[in-house]
Amino acid sequence: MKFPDEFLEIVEGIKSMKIRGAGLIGRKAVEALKIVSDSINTTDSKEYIEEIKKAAKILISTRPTAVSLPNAVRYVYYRVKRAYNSGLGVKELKDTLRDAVNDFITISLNAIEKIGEIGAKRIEDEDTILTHCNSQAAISIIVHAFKQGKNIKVFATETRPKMQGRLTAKQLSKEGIPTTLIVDSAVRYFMPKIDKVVIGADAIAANGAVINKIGTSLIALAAHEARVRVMVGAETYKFSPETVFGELIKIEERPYDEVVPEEWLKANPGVSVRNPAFDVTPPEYIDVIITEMGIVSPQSFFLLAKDVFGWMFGEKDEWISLDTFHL
Ligand code: RUB
Repeated sequence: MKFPDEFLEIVEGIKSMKIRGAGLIGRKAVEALKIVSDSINTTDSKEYIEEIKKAAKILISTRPTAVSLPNAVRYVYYRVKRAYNSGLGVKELKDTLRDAVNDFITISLNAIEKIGEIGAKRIEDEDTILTHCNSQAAISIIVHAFKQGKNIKVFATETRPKMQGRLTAKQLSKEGIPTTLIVDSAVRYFMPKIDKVVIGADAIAANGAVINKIGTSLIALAAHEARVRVMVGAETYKFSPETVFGELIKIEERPYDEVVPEEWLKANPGVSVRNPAFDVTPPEYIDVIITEMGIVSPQSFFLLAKDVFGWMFGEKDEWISLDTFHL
């Protein structure tokens, strides 16, 4: 089957980062599954499920690091697969998929709101906050604190090479929050002025390590040195179940031309460019993770996620059940 253009546009949008940010790519991916589902023209359940599986694989392969993407897709796929296993027809499978997609989007948006409410309690009046990249969870915490009447200021790193920090600065200043944009390498220079670092996450490993935008680990190191607390806003679906089995989270390397123009590289043929998009911050450099279910230490995130995911307690043919994503 040829996939609909609208589906391919989302796939391309995620690859090219027109659609970006871990939570958003999860939500867009499940929307894309709904588009495919609606376009499948068959009465054969097996054929239907195979097409959904193909679309799921394509979506999962778009970007490798943010685990919210495969987790969102698996959440939907497993619900449909379970319905298929119980012998339902294509119409019912389509209804099941639509419900699962809507449920995931609701869970995700509610989680970001709840993280904001919970995290804001840890922000004090007159705090100066440093944030990195553009995270909806981190922004939710900052905006909630500001709306509670706390007089806060924010330093936002520009986040080279893709400059997501400009999006953050724009969003925060629109809310009326005094925001200063700084180059990434100025973080240690400004750290003595910072009370709290507030960031998001693309994935959280079983040992509590946080995978986020490249540069996060340097910021956490500078914060540790200056005794500044580091808070991570992360929905429980940022947990990477594979890390329980010792697998490493793949760090995406993006094209060199995001760093230097092609002509520059041609003029300097001896130079090579590396462009990793994310890095790993060990749990020792993180104080708390704010989830939609409450605040946990990075080391305890696994216990929370284990319950939410119900991993290993899933049905026999599923090594993990993502069906237990309850808030
Ligand atoms: C975005 C990034 C964000 C996390 C969390 O990277 O690293 O901090 O995805 O975001 P990119 P959110 O721009 O490469 O996608 O809290 O919105 O899920």
